[in-house]
Amino acid sequence: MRRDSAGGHALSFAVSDPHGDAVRLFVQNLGHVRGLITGGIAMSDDQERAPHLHVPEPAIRPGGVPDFSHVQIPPAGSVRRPDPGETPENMRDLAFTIIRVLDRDGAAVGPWAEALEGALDDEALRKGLRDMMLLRAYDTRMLTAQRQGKSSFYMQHLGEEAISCAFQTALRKGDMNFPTYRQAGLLVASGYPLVTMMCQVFSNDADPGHGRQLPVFYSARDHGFFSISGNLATQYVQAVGWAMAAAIRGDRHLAVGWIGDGSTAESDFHGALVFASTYKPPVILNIVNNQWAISTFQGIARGGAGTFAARAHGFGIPALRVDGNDYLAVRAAADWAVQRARRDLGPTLIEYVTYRAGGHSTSDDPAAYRPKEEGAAWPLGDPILRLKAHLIARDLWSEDRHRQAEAEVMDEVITAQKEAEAIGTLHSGKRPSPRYMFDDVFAEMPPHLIRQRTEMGY
Ligand SMILES: Cc1ncc(C[n+]2csc(CCOP(=O)(O)OP(=O)(O)O)c2C)c(N)n1
Ligand SMILES: [Mg+2]
Repeated sequence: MRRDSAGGHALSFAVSDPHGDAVRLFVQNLGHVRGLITGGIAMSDDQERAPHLHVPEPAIRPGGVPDFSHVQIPPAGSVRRPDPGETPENMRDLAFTIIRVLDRDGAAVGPWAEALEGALDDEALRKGLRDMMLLRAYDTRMLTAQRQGKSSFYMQHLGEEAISCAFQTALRKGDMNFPTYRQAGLLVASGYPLVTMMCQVFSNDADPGHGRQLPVFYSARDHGFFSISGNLATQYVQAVGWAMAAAIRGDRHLAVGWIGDGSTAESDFHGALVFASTYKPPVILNIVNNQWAISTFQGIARGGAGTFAARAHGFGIPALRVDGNDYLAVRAAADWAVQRARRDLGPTLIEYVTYRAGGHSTSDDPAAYRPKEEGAAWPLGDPILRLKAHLIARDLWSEDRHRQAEAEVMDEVITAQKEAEAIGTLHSGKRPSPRYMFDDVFAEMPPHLIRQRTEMGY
């Protein structure tokens, strides 16, 4: 027993872990159980304090000057790349850094860049840039359409385009994403038709979900995109369960769970990690840390953990922490995790460090809780501009071609929008029949639902 520097009583002891590292545990300020642990050694109560709640607060609020000096950013290319077969114990450092490939001049540097050689040809790089531009143009038009009353709701990806667009390119047919509402880039990068996405947003007669889901809650089995659930973190338990089923069946497909920083506070996140840790199915667990969960800053859900990636350590799952605004870093990390899954080495957890530059949704006004200039101050830059700079540096692109591509993607989006709007929007044109609300719940519709549907006249 010793007296700690803060004046409280602390009990310290060491336990050897299986790899020989000493893990030192401090049990501080034992309070009322102190007597039990010390076997009745008398201690003074002069250090007792009434407990208080520690409520983390963002450093800067509206009106303040944005400050991201707490985000430690290592130089591009400086983080090591372990073999995908590495044990989690030997790569703990990778949860406390940021894997970056693109440097300030647009060069791709370091071991993660080298691992990408041969994986992405020039055409794939140009497609990556185009996918992100298409997603941004799509977001712009759908946001405006919501303001025009053509849909009830919209959620955009501004600043986060690289994560879903790049990740999708590491997968193959038959793999299954369990996405949240902020990964439509998975669909864009897999070539899903924009018109169909828009019909879903407009809840019109060609909406594959027949108007039963919120706008942006897409569902596309053939594109490896599991139906989005608004109940956050369910994606994690579903992805792990799906991957366990794949392992039981012996098929070669992997699952990808997606979650935001805020949603890691849900117990489903932790439950999923227990199952992933024990059964080691082929699953990749992605955390998109965009700093905000609506108006709640990331420090609340992270709590005392140094990073979200470090959450994996308690479960013996290898973790990577990646620059989410770096298309190449995202793809390189995805390849690493995919290799682990395909070699039957089990799960990987990846935290993408990014910034939600737009509002949470069309129902949100971020000016109420963070400085307006915060997005512009985000130190990891804009994912589109960074990949563009890389392509220009390699003579694969130019300012002129970029301007032209901007016009082309906007044209593509507007053409698709006209087609979708011609079918219908929220308050006009052809809408799904109300009879659909009875379908697709039971394999055989129970009599009471048949009765209710008949009473409604459908
Ligand atoms: C289980 C559950 N709790 C609360 C909500 C309400 N909700 C919707 S989005 C959101 C914030 C999620 O933030 P984060 O996980 O960081 O994802 P982001 O929106 O930043 O991508 C909340 C609390 C929900 N949909 N599901
Ligand atoms: Mg978030």
